[in-house]
Parts: sequence; structure tokens; C-alpha cells
Amino acid sequence: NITNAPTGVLFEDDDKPIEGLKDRVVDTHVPQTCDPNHKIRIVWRNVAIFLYLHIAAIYGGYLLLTSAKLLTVAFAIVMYWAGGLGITAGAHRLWAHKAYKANLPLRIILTVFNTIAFQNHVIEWARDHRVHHKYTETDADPHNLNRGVFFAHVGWLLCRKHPDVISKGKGIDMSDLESDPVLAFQKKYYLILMPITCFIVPTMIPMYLWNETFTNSWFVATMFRYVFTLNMTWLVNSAAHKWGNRPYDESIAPSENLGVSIGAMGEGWHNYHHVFPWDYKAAELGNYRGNFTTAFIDFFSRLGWAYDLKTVPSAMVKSRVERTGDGSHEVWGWGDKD
Ligand code: ST9
Ligand code: ZN
Ligand code: ZN
Repeated sequence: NITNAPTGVLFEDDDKPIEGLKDRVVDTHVPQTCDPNHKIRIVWRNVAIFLYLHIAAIYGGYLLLTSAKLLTVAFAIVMYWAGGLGITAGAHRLWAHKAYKANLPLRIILTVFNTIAFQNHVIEWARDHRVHHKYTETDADPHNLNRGVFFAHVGWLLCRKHPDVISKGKGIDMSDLESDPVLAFQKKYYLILMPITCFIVPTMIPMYLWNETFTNSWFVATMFRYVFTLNMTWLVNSAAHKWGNRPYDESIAPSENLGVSIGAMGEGWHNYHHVFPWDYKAAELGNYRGNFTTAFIDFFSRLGWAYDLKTVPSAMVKSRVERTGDGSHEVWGWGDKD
């Protein structure tokens, strides 16, 4: 039963029952299947690059514990926070979901942060992510969990995309992001800006500011920090689509996962997020349970740099919990306190 019908919502206006989904099989948490005849075409260049990155990151982890200066370790953590926020507060909540608005200075900061994370330029990232929400767990989902946890985690970056991703992606409106001059600039100069912000500057800072060795700079502040941030992000697609409670909709795979939330700066409350993707908190509760990103957005909202923060009325959450949740909402006390 392979269909190309949407399986998820994108924006607030889309929150209507999806036709044909009311008979979803509740037990499997996997409403759609994947095309068994699809031929995988591996991109060996990417396999080689990711293999190098991961071996280098493991060595970086060893150096982090044995020989890097404390300042270098602290710097690597700060770069993980910056790159992470460029993904969570930037590419994800601001740009892919339009969950709040940001003034020009904040959009510039988030674009710099986003480029540090090197997860493709924002317009490409957001297009893949919008297709992921609209066609979750179908062949049009770039990291379709039905193709396995490894595929959802990293495998999707190691092979050509399923044709449905590209054909369905063409139907996604990206004009809002394409008309943003900051994002257009990032896209146009990405192949110059990305190596500078993700690799060159983070390697030079420890060497020139506190005399760190090149080896420690490259493997700890750059390789380890980059690969760690990547894996924390990918866990949202793999672990948080597989393991955890489903208090808001038990018929979908995305789950509430505390461990992923901590590593991914608040992005592991993924059952809530797929049900209400326009909420700027990406979770029911505020600065609670590892949601560093929400604290960041709230801080800029107090400055007036972030505004029009969207949330979901608690009555709407409650009625959804009662209608489609798995019963864990009460057990865990979600919604009781802030
Ligand atoms: C990375 C991204 O890691 C990670 C994203 C994770 C998302 C997580 C979301 C979870 C929620 C948020 C949580 C955040 C938590 C953060 C925590 C932080 C602490 N629609 O791509 P091509 C077109 S990236 C429409 O080459 P192939 C495309 O425009 C890592 N069209 O496809 C092009 O057309 P044209 C670093 C689409 O050949 C044509 O198709 N980056 C779409 O199949 C071909 O495009 C890398 O490693 C679409 N959706 O290759 C790069 N998609 O020619 C990896 C494509 O006309 N990527 N098109 O312009 C690649 O090498 C390739 O994309 C490929 C596929 C091999 C994977
Ligand atoms: Zn998801
Ligand atoms: Zn999302």
C-alpha cells in the first residue's frame, strides 16, 4: 500500500484531519510503507568522506580527554552550541517552520551559526525538512524511517534520493525563504562561507589565541565538534522517530525522547513537534527538560529581536491528547507544571 498522499502537517493552517489517515494502524507506529523495488544507488564519495569524518572525530574524542587544553575543549563546546542553535533556532524553528519571526541582526547571527554547523545551506535544509513533515514515513520523506534506523540516521546522506523526495519536494513552497536576502547570500556563497566558518576559523582560533597544537585544534575543535553536532541532529530522525512515548498521537512514529532532547538542544520532543510543528518551543513545555533553544529564543524575544512567537492553546493540546494520545501524557505529568 504505497501512496504519495501527505501524512503530516506543516503550518498552523494545515491542522485539519488528513484524508485517508483515519484508518492508520495504531500498533505499528509506522503508517506508510516503502517501495520494495527501489534500487539504492550508493554515493561512494560521501561514504568515504563520512568515514574519514567519523574516524577523525573518534581520534578527536581521544585527544579531548588526553591532550587538548581546557580552553580548546570549552571552545569546542561553544561551537557545538553555536552550530546547534543555527540548526534548531535557525534552520528548524525560524526558517523551516516559521514558528517565530526574527529581525535582521538575529537572522544574520543565526545564518552565521547555521553555516558553522554545515548541514547544507538553509534553503536546502528547510526544503528537505518541510518534505519530511508533509510526507513523514513515506518514500517522499528524505530520511524515511521505514527504510531502517541506519537509513534515517545517516544512510540517506550516503545514497541518491528516492525520486519521490524530489518530485514531492518540487511542490513545496519555498518562496518565503528564497526571498530573504540573508539566506540568498548564504546559498550563493555557501561553498566559500561554509569551509571558512565550519573548518578553517574553528581550527585557527585555538592555535592563534592560546597556542593549541594544530592536531588538537583540527581533531577536537573541528572534527569532533562537527561530527558530534551532526550525530545529535541525526538522532532526531533515527532515535526520536523510534523510541519514546507518544502522548499526543500514538499513530505516528515520532516520539518524546529525553536523551535526544538533551543532545539536540530541546528537539527530542518529537511526537509533540510532528503534531504541532508551528510551536516555537517544539515541545509542550517551555524552558523545561533540556530545551536550551527555547531559552535562546525567549532571550531574544525579551530584546525584541524575536517576535510573533507561536504557541498552541493548552485546550487544543489537551483535546488532541485525549483523542489520539497513547495515555502517557498523564503518567509523565506533561502539562502539569512549567
Ligand atoms: C546534514 C543534514 O547532516 C541533516 C539534516 C537533519 C534534519 C533533522 C531534522 C530534525 C528536526 C530538527 C532537529 C535539529 C536538531 C539539531 C541539534 C543540534 C545540536 N525537494 O541533493 P541532490 C533536487 S547535511 C525538491 O544532489 P541526489 C535538487 O534541487 C551534512 N528538490 O540529490 C537537485 O536539483 P537541481 C553535510 C530536491 O543526487 C536534484 O534534486 N552535507 C529535493 O539524490 C539533485 O539533488 C552533506 O553531506 C527536495 N527535497 O543526492 C551533503 N532534494 O539539480 C549530502 C533534492 O535542479 N548530500 N532536490 O538543483 C548529498 O551529497 C546529496 O544530496 C545526496 C543525494 C547524495 C544525499
Ligand atoms: Zn521528524
Ligand atoms: Zn520540524
